[in-house]
Amino acid sequence: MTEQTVADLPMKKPREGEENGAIATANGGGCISSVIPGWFSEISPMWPGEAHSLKVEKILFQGKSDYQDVMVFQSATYGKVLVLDGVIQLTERDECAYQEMITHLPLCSIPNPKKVLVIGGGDGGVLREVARHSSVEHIDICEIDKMVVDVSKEYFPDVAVGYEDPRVTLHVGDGVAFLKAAPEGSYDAVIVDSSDPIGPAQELFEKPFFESVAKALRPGGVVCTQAESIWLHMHIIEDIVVNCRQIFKGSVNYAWTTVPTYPSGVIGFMLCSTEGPEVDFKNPINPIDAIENQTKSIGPSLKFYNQEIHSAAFCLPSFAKKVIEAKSVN
Ligand code: JA2
Repeated sequence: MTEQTVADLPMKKPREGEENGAIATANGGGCISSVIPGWFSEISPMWPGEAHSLKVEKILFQGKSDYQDVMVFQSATYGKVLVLDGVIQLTERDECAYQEMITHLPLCSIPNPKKVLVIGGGDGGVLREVARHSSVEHIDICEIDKMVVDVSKEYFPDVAVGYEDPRVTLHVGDGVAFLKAAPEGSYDAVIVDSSDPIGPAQELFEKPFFESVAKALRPGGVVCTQAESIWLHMHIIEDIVVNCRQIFKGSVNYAWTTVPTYPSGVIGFMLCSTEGPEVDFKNPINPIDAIENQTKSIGPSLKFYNQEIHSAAFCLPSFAKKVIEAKSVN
């Protein structure tokens, strides 16, 4: 618990210079987060001039880890919310869309995934989704911030349930270093569930990181990375596409989905495969069987993902298509 946090702010009277009772605090990520009494507003230079707000019922946790500010609050309409450095990472109501898509887009695109690596994703939701695949034998997760893991286990048990699967090994540490040390060609799939590039996840958007991912994958192995919003971050997406085109000699694709509590209400994924057996991401060949999914997996069944939405996720608006496909031809 730290001084700088906002736990008591909704109850405070506005101080001099605080317009309309809005209170702003600078945080560790260099961003500004403000709480209008009773509301959380997500303000960041990554989405200048706009801020999505959620009504706060109660702040449940605030802490400062070695890497970032960590906060959990009960919202009026989206359940509990996890916030890192003032940025919403997940809400109980819409986390299924993000976790299911970032996991099943890659894993349903290859036959019999056995060894999977998750970078980031300390909340455990991606683990919960990977665990639905009965072909999977081993799941490594490398999360830099132990506080994210602990807070998720305490406040988001339906997400952190992923840690209960016996196939999971948690490594608390730097994902970049973990991948560099990983044996070559050892994973069928790598899922990069990172926060935004301002903060501890910055390196996960850079070229050397993608090079280590490619090395750690088997021929025809796949990677799926959190790749921001087509409405806000076309320049970031463009850079990722350029790097991935050079590094991944199989296929390089962008997919996206709706997540109402992420900035602009959508988020995208970069999906690439290494040279080897061909991967056609748009036409999934490894469907999650509905009955197997109900009986064998932990927790309730899929809420968002299905085969139709898998293929649809790769359809892009013309403005994005122009940029992403132009980059595809080198
Ligand atoms: N949320 C996370 C995470 C890794 C660890 C804990 C929570 C996300 N990755 C996705 C964040 C998307 C951010 C959109 N502004």
